[in-house]
Amino acid sequence: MEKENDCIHRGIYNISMRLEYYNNGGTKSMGLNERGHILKQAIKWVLDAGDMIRTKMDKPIQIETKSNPNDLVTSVDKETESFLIKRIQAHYPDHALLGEEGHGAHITSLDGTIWIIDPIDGTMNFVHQKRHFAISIGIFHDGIGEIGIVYDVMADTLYYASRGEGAFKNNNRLEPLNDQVQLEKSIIGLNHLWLCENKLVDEKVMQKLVKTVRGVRSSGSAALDMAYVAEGALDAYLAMGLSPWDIAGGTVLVNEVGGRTTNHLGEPLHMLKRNSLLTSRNSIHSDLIQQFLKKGQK
Ligand code: 2AM
Ligand code: CA
Repeated sequence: MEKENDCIHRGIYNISMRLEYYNNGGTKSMGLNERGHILKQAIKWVLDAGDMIRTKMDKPIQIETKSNPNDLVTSVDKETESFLIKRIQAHYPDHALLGEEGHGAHITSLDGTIWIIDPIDGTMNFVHQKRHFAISIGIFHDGIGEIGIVYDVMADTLYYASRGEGAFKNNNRLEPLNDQVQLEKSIIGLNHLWLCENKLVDEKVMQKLVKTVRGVRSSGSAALDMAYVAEGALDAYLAMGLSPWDIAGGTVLVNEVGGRTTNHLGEPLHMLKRNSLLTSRNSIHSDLIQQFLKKGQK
């Protein structure tokens, strides 16, 4: 049954009206009218997929491991990816698809329109905590992030953004990120691996970073942490070895509020490869790189 969330639908209506208004001038790589239509459609499918996940929460779930014993995948991850892929393929047969659970593994180019999908970002949270996981979708056209959607399924909180049109949390437009916050007053998201011996950065330098900032959080969902950076609840998020589906939706969200998203050395991300990630408000992005990540670089 179609989900009726008045707040969310009002927000989508508003953004699609703005997109229609600007359509006449549309010379961008993906037409604004087309983008508005895709956004509305994608949000509906994500909300429907969220309904489906919630109905499965208390039923038996098959759990397997992938690259290592802590890299989990469940029957619900796979079913949710299939749910989304079927609908996208039926409506947009010329769009490419790249999904965590196996779709699009052959893709080598970002030409044209590509949907980059994580059906459940934060699978360990899904399995162990039954909350704090997200459906994440980034839609790119010729390598440019056009649409980002991150949906916190159990909290029923929808973040979405359309390039040049702003980012929204349910029906509320997210404010541009304040550029005055300094590291000493920042809360940053990172996981414990940065503080253990690792391949990227000297852990002693990272320990100094942890002592420098006001607080550190580790949530277990890269997509949600990126959404929190976009809404200003985290000042930065730092991660190692993320795949395109972990970051595609969040990248568009953070861009839309004026934040910066790169790898941990400030280099551009590649949406078909694994990347380290630093996403933050502008005021601390280069300090994090110069004072810590490059200083401790291995
Ligand atoms: P996932 O739940 O979709 O696998 C956990 O800190 C974050 O890192 C999650 O967003 C998780 O996404 C992501 N991640 C990427 N690669 C991972 C891996 N090999 N094992 C566990 N989490 C991984
Ligand atoms: Ca996943």
